[in-house]
Amino acid sequence: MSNTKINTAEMQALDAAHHLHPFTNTGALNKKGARVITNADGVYLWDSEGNKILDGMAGLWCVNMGYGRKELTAAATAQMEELPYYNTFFQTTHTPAAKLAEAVASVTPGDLNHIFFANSGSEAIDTIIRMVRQYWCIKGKPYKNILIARENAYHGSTVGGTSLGGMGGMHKQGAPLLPGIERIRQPYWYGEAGDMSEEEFGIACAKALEEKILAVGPDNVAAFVGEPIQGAGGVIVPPANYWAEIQKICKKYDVLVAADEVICGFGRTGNWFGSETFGITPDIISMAKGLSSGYLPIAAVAVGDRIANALIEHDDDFNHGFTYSGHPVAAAVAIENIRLMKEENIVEYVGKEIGPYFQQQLREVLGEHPLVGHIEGVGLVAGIALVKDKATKTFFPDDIDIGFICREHCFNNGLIMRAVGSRMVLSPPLVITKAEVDELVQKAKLCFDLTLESAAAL
Ligand code: PXG
Repeated sequence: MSNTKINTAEMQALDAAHHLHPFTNTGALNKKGARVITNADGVYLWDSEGNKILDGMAGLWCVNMGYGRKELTAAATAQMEELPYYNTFFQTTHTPAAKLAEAVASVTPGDLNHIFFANSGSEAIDTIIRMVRQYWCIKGKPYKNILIARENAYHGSTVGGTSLGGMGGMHKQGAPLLPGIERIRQPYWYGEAGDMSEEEFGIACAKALEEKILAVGPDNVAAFVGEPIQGAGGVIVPPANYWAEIQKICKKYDVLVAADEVICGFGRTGNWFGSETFGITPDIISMAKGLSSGYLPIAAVAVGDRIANALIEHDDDFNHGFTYSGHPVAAAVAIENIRLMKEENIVEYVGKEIGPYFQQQLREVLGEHPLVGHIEGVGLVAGIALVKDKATKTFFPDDIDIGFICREHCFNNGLIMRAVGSRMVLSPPLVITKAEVDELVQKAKLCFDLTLESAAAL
């Protein structure tokens, strides 16, 4: 399938004239011209030049059930015709919001049975910030309002998400940041552990949380917030013992645990939520992306009994929400998406079949490549560290943007792989088949070879 009806130059000119792109040097892009994506099916995209591209990123970590799912389109159309919009403020609800809350609660772990809706991961994170602070106010401890997060974490791009996240490039812009946020080191074993074993490093990184809690004072710390696996930070998989240790420390000092599951949620790691993969039960979790497979913007915060009961029993409004909280059309798509995921046993497929196959193929085909320093990943998400010298673990100097070079080769050879600095990351649709995984890995190998050639020529 291809679509060459669109005039690429005309679309690029329109785009350059009026469109400011997110996380982009728009001036540089305008000179080059944006790639125009026209249509998609399954795990493939087509651009306006007719190129077929394997989408190794599921859009932006979100199109979990793949492109072209007629069931999702039908759910949206039917809901548009019946009730395109109504709000959930002012003591009102509607069927999609009520049913989606139930459907989400049916897949969340532990006692995370109450659901607050938002429209993006960033809004879900802002909701967590406001909700945990309100929780401690209700409990008579308004001073217990500091949030602890991590370096190189990504929690979105609103002021709240930017402040909570640990991205230096974002902090430099639009300052000042939100007060009341502290940060600890990330559990990046391959890059930052020195001689420590994974286990020792897992303990050391969790200990950093304990030290921070004690430095701030346990009575001032509202919550620890972390992605089960850091996604936009380059797919950093923590040591296996890390999260259990974090939860133990939070329990000891009565600090809430918030898991940002915007990427890990909805099957990515082979369980419904990444928290399950790491054996923890958070007090509150954010989700977005895979909730609707990206077909419409919708996000949610799942709230455990402890916080939910406090909010419910507190005889006052929680003064927070969005015009489109629980938007009926987005909710209808998310309900259908969850139904499809269950019907097709997609979480089990990722956990037991395609995830292990993907991880094994990556290691088998790419593991020995001279550029590949380390491969980490779980289920259908992976991060590959590109290095100058494998044996001595020497990274490329800053003036060689190896990730960018590799990403360009991928684009030009029909594969979308994202670069985070010198790490290449993959997060394909969960419906990917073994044959498509083979194709992905072979394309990646070719592109790594081309990247090696480009690097040698520099
Ligand atoms: N939390 C996490 C863990 C995320 O990955 C957000 C919050 C914010 O979600 P919204 O829907 O507000 O974008 C995210 C989003 C990238 C990239 O380049 C990753 C995200 C968004 C945009 C780009 O890897 N993750």
